[in-house]
Amino acid sequence: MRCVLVSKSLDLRGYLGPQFIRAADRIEIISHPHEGPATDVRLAVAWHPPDDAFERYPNLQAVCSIGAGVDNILACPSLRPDVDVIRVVDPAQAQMMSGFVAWHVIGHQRRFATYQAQQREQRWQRLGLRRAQDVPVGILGFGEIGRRVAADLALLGFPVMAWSRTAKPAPQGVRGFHGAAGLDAMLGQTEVLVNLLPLTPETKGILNRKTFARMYRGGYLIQVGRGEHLVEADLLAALEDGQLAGAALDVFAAEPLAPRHPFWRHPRIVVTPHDACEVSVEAIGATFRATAEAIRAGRRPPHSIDRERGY
Ligand code: NDP
Ligand code: OXD
Repeated sequence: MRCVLVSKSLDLRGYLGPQFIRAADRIEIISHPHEGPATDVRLAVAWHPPDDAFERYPNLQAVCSIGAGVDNILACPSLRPDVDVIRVVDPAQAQMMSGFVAWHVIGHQRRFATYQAQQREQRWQRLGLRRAQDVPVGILGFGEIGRRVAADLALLGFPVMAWSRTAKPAPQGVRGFHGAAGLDAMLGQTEVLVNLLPLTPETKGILNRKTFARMYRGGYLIQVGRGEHLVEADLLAALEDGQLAGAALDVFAAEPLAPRHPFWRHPRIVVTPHDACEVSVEAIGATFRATAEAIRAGRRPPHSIDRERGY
């Protein structure tokens, strides 16, 4: 079997490393674009594939993402509807994301940004303490990563709510919400909003003026989903009028963030370069091998996403 590596933004061969190539049992790994026949390519590993990438591979059966998200693969116009798309599930990634989110939730609760500003002015002023149980957190997305984030924040003492498309059992200390009515109910009790949704036609633009207006005044946004979830002008307006006190943004509609983008210099926005967490190369390798095994056995690969749902 041949597997093609496809990306317009990343040198996948270098990223995955020689160990990945060596561990690819009886699979020849080639990089797109390449010379020679492509009919024996049945598997691809992709990240931001070019639009015409999959046109060359009529017998392609599965495309593995190198991350949790698959939106960049689904957006590729040359991906046939019958090809399986596989995400990575990596508990270590969820744990890393949980630390990133906790950092920002606590940063808001403990007013770190104000203390940093005070330090620059050498000002000694205590601002008063808020208890974790007085800072309710609402999480959009209650999946592989959202569940871990929710459980860990609950252990830290925050009242945690989490929203999903379908009803889900919630771990101790977490209240689950679902559907449109559930979103409205959750937002009405939310001070810190964490976005951990996949990007789909339904979730695009969900972080907008109406969403912010439903939250507690002086709330905080932690945006770690995808850039297209956010209506950027609505965030700037919500910060301007005080509906939101601040925002931590890790993902952007255009990455890297343009040099003159207003987010860079906004005093109440923290920018990180899509670096909240990552899947390990080991987890990508395990996903890849399980996918190849399933193809050989004529089974649907584990962690295939639902093409209809988009995640
Ligand atoms: P999952 O697919 O495991 O979970 C997705 C969750 O979102 C599910 O709970 C699902 O509901 C819910 N959901 C999807 N669509 C809707 C909708 N229309 N309405 C309400 N809820 C919805 O994803 P992960 O937890 O693994 O990852 C989530 C996203 O986080 C990724 O897709 C990616 O965009 C982003 N991410 C960002 C990273 C970064 O570095 N910034 C790193 C990793 C991921 P249900 O349970 O009912 O299906
Ligand atoms: C992602 C990831 O989907 O890093 O952003 O896994």
